[in-house]
Formats: sequence, structure tokens, C-alpha cells
Amino acid sequence: MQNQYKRLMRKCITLAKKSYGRVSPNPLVGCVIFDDDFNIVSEGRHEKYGENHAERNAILNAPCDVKGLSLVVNLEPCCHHGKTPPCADLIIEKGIKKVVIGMVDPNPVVAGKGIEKLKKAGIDVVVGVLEDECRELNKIFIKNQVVKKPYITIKTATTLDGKIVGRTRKPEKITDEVSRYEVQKLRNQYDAILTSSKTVINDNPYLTCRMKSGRNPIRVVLDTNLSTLASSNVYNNDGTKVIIMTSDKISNEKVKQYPENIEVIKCGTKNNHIDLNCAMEILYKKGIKSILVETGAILNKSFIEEDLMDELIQFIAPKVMGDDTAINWVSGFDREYISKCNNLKIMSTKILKKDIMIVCKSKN
Ligand code: AOF
Ligand code: ZN
Repeated sequence: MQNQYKRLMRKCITLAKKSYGRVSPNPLVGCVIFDDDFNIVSEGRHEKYGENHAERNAILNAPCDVKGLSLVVNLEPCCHHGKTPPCADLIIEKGIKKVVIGMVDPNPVVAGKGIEKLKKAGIDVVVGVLEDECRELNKIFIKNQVVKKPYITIKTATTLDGKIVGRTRKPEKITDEVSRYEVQKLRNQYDAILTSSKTVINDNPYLTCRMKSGRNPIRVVLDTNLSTLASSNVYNNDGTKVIIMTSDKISNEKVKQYPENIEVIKCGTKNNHIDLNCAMEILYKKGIKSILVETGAILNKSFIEEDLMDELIQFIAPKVMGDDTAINWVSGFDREYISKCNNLKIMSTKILKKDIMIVCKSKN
């Protein structure tokens, strides 16, 4: 039976992933309804923020009466009146006999109370099927609910010796097209993509998502002295929200050089750079719950130094620069810092076409 539950839960996770980039700040949720032979009768997912939850969609999509059938969902059904009525009530009302759940909802308004409600109504409830996978799926939602901070991932593309650009500083493609497509997929998943003024000035990136049926993340540039040109590609008015975070000492006159589609936010500084903790707090309050950092050595170092990095995704090409004047993806730490940088856990390694993709998480 457990194997059948796992198979159906995997289906829920696959369904939920179709909503990447569409449901923030809500969780990614998929749901299937099945019969006594474990055949799927109906499926549904939370498709868009503010719209029906996955369970309601699965019930609505059913071609028959769901009375006496069972349901699998990766997150505990809700029991609160939010933008939609409680899913637990609907499940009870429709006569579902068994509910298989991946994980308890970390949202304090639910947090076990949905499960209690189902049990009290006499429904057979199974909790914790593929729990690790379900938690991984909603790592952003969990971090947001538990610590009220954005989930931050640093992405780098390097040579085997950890270099991102050679001595000429001329940006060159290091990784291959398969790796770069993986980056597009990541951009589709995160609320915002963040970079430094230095990266904007040196590389003039677009930071858009060119994936088929993808959507652009909000673009955030940390520019302490407002030194980036208003004509930079990243400020291109393509309908995507663009934010510049600058020093609170910058004059309003200087802010006016940027077109109106760009929101310039003043922020405290630390060692002559934007104070990252302060910036992350502001962005979180603005609804940015996950951030993909794509930048250079100095800003990467600052994120790690401030203990802000949750995840590191490194694409490594089978190339060696072997040049001391080339730039590392991160640099500038004191020697004592080594213990902190060691505090990573490898989650996965994948050989792509030519490159490798390593995913690490901070242990803290
Ligand atoms: C979802 N989709 O499929 C499930 C959720 O903002 P509301 O009113 O839609 O409620 C969001 C909360 O509902 C969310 O934080 C989570 O605790 C719970 N479950 N949310 O958006 C879903 N099942
Ligand atoms: Zn719900």
C-alpha cells in the first residue's frame, strides 16, 4: 500500500511543479483522487495565487461522485477561511473516505488542525508519505512560514577551477546550452533574480526567463551609488517589475535618472555596500519570497558572510583557466572563515550534456 501511496504522491509533486512561479507566496500543491484499486480518478493542482486550492480542483475535475473515494495531497488540507473556503470541510462534505498527506502545513493557521478536523469526521488519515520530497518541493514556503525571510539561492557557472571570468574581464559563455537552459528553469521558479551594479556594468545581462511558457522574475539590482546606466539591458521596460536598491544617502535628484517603471528603494549600508539583511527584509515585505542571486565574487561573498545563502547551485564546465588573475565565483574571505564555508551539504550532482550541476544547501 505504501508503494502505491508513494506513486500517487509522486504524481501530486509532478502536478504541483507545473505551477512553478505562479503561486507565490502560497505553496506548490498537487492532488489526486483514487479508487480502491489505486487508479487515478481525478487530479488537480493549485494553479495560480488566490485561486482554488489543489484539493478543490481535484474534486471539481472528477468525472463522477467522489463519495467513498480516497485523496492524496502533498500538503495538509487547510481548515481556515482564506481566499477560498477550507479544503478539509469540502473533503468531509464530499464523503472522501481516506486522505494521504505528504507533510503537515507549516502555516500556523493550519499546522495540524486540518488533519485533526479530518480525523474527527471519521476519515482515515495517513501522514508523511514522501515527506522529504514534499518538504523539498515547498522549501521556499516552509522557510517563509517558519522564519519570515526569503529563500536565497546563489547560482554560479564556473570552470573546474572555480573561475567565472578570465583576465580580460570580457564575459564569455563558460557552461553549455543545457546548463543555461537549467538556469532558465530556475529563473522561472524564483520570485526575483538579484544582481550587483558591477555585474550590470560589466556583463550588461537581461536576466529574463527565455524558457518556453516561463515567466520573468522580478529583477533586483543592488546599486549603492547608482552607478548603473539607465539604458542597461536589465532596466529594459518589458513589463517586468524592476527594483534598484540603493544607499539611503543617495539624493532624490540622482534617483530621477531612471525611468518610472523602475522602483528605486533606499536602504541602509554596511561597509559602503547595501546592508543585505536590511535589503532582504524590505524585499520580503514587498512580497518577494524567493531570490536567485546571479552575480560575481564580491556580492556572493557577502551573502555567504551574512549567512543568507540557503542553497548554492553550481554549474561546472569541464574547462580550466589556471590563471591567477581570473575571477573566482566567490572571493575575499579571511582564512578563519573557512569553517563557515565548509558548512554545506551536497544534495545532488547531475551530469548534464558536458557540464555538472551540483546543488548544495547550507546546514544552518
Ligand atoms: C494554497 N494552495 O492548494 C493549498 C494551500 O491564501 P489562501 O487563502 O488561498 O490560503 C493559503 C494557505 O492555504 C496556504 O498558506 C496553506 O497554508 C494552505 N494550503 N494553499 O495556496 C493549496 N492546499
Ligand atoms: Zn485549502
